[in-house]
Amino acid sequence: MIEPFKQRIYVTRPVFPTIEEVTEKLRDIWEAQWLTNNGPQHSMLERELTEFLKVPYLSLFNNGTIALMVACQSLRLSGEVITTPFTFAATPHVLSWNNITPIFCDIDAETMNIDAAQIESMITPHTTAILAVHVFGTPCDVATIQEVADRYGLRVVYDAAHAFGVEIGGLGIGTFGDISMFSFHATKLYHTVEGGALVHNNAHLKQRIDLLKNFGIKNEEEVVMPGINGKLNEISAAIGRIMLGYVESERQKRIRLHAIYNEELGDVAGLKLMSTCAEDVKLNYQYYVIRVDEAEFGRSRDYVYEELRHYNVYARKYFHPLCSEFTCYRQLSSSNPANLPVANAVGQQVLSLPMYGGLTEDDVRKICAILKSFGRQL
Ligand code: T4K
Repeated sequence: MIEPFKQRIYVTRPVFPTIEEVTEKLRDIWEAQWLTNNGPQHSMLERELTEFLKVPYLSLFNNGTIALMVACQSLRLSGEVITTPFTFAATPHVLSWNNITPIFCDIDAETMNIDAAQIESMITPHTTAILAVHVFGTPCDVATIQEVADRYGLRVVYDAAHAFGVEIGGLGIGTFGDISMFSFHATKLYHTVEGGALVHNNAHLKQRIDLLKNFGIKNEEEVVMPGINGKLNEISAAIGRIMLGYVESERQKRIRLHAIYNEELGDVAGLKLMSTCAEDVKLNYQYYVIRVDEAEFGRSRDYVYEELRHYNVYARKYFHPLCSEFTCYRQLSSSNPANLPVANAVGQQVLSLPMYGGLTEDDVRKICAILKSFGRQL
């Protein structure tokens, strides 16, 4: 009999800087008497992140969702946008907030990202863009997506909320497509408490995005477009500057924990682990996701999810339900389960296990032992 954990083990915990580091930065803010609206911390963080993410241009935001809404506005997207149902609610919602209809395309069974080979069949005369998500930090098939987009004159926007620091062949993941969005929410590998960014490849777009996130205000006399308030404040920006120093150590801890999960769960019949990527892909190891095949494992994903809670392990069903199952989207013809067989199957099986640097190796081994005890083989 395995003892439950004494305290709850959540799917993730934010990385906290030391109080001393934060206090020191707060002193700078107090001295400058500047709290928001493009202050010095904001400017410095924009520069530092541009370099860190290896991208040409970057604009900070107060969260990833507003950033993605502005991305759609900045490219003047309209009509229909092809996206994935296997993502966080924010992805299709930003389309709805822009009066755009999300068109759900099925996903690839290995990567769980949009199935690039099926995008073409979803294109209509109303399609203006592809909004793909690098789910759990695994890069999409960026080459095929770009090739289809170029052929049909479509824009490509990436929701890179999970993909901070991911690279393909030494190129920052944000260099692909027209615009990528990163989320700096507290639960991410890198955070600014709440925050986000858009990255893009040209100066003109940066100018337009920066206007859009500041009410469209060009100067005290001119408001040139209907913008919104997407600004990141100085305290978040300062914390973001500190957190850059934590990314690699946190990533290294997670690499170790990933390896232990793989070692413990690799041979368990009925558990499918995350797919491996091409050798030139640098991953961030933000999430650890399994799929539970009920027929083979002997228990359903929902059983595993519930039972783990009795041991104080709070795994999460990211991303179930699918966005195509939400009441606000299920009437769409692209939401028909017949159109999304892989996504519907994955949505029933997927489970995000606890993954954060504060877990010990023993914690992970114990989570795996509990999980394995539910299966057929023991
Ligand atoms: N696109 C994608 C693909 C996304 O995944 C997201 C966000 C977005 C767009 C939008 O970006 P933002 O606008 O958020 O920047 C969490 C995050 O809140 C959300 O940012 C994230 N995706 C999503 C995948 O996960 P919830 O509703 O699951 O969060 P919550 O509050 O249940 O937190 C998860 C666990 O983390 C808790 O069980 C305990 C732990 N936790 C959480 C917080 C906030 C802590 O220990 N301390 C904390 O302060 O959405």
